[in-house]
Amino acid sequence: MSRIEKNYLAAKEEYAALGVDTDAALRRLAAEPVSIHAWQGDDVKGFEAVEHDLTGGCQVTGNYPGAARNAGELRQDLDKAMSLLAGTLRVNLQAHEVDKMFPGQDRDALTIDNYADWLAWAQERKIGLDLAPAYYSHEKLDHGLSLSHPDLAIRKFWIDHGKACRRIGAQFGKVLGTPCLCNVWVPDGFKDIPADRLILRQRPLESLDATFEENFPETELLDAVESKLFGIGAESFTVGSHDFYLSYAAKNHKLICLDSGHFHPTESIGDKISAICCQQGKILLHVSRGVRWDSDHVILLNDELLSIARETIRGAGKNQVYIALDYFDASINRVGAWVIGTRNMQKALLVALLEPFAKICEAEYSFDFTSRMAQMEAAKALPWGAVWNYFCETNNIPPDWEFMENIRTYENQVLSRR
Ligand code: RNT
Ligand code: ZN
Repeated sequence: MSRIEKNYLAAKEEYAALGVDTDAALRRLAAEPVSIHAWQGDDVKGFEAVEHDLTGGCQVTGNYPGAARNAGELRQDLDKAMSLLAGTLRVNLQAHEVDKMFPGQDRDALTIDNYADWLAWAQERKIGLDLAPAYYSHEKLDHGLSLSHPDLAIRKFWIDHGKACRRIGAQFGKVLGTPCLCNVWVPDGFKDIPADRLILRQRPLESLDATFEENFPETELLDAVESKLFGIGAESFTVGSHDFYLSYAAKNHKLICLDSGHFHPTESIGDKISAICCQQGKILLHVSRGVRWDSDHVILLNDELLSIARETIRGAGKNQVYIALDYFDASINRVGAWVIGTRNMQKALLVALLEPFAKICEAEYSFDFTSRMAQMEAAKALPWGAVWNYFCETNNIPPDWEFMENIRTYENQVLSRR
């Protein structure tokens, strides 16, 4: 018996005494989908024929060598990352991460043919694909506006882009047998205080309605809209604020996407999950880590992540919480960034799955808040690490202390030669 297995059996016994079934937790963890964001691998650059500067208020800092220069390299890097990860993984694309563009083609005319290799790749690996239209890094994001631009031709270009992405997403969903989450986030906003806020919110409403005109079965496509508080260069006003999109999602039966970097630092995303799910039944999360601002740092196993995972497992009840990651760090090895962040997400989910929830609730339901506090604190010292190591071992992936060696070899053999 390996040391890891021995430790697992001891942990299993300790958990069983608290009414927690570790085997069931491991099964549930393996089945919980996590959508990995492809854009960590190419610094949100995409692979269009023309190179665009990153705009829209997102920033990628750092110049660590080895960023993917085309979709083939991005897939190769994702394959490496996924070889060091277990569980049910999906891959989330930004629309400009195409295999290729055809001569004269722009984003308003994208079709499944621009993603044929992505689709074949996902099919071979039996994973789902998600897709996000890209309303930034393009000259048609004019004066910081896309779907809310006063010029109808500009709005139409972006509406057509959104429509194209939804059609492509539905095809991903149909072929892969799992619905594609298509998430609309637009950077529209102003550096300084707007005069006419109302018109700036009415226009995108119409644009969104036009984007969502075509109907697709929910087995193929799920639409989401992502809100934001502010961006760099759009500090004073964001068209798609939380209030704007929460109402839009509720009224139009879309998922609201909450990005953990898009709120005031003292706001808790964990708390929002049950508040939204008890009314809307489903929610999309962009799990990120802001450091002082929406900086999209690699997610760490910190209190915020634990609270998000806990609410995903508990607070949502029978509702559907879709987990997608959204961070990008170009100052460290990008494969490492994927592996560290995804493992952290899964570890947080495991901690939540192993929590003696029924026992703690018993204290709460009988208004014994002292016991509730004592038990919540005691749960922090439970041996979940032994269960995690066992998850890695039984899924034939290296434990946390060992995967960097593997990534270093890949860096030397592949990444550093780019
Ligand atoms: C931007 C949003 C959005 C992006 C991606 C790259 O603040 O979070 O989800 O991160 O489109
Ligand atoms: Zn996001």
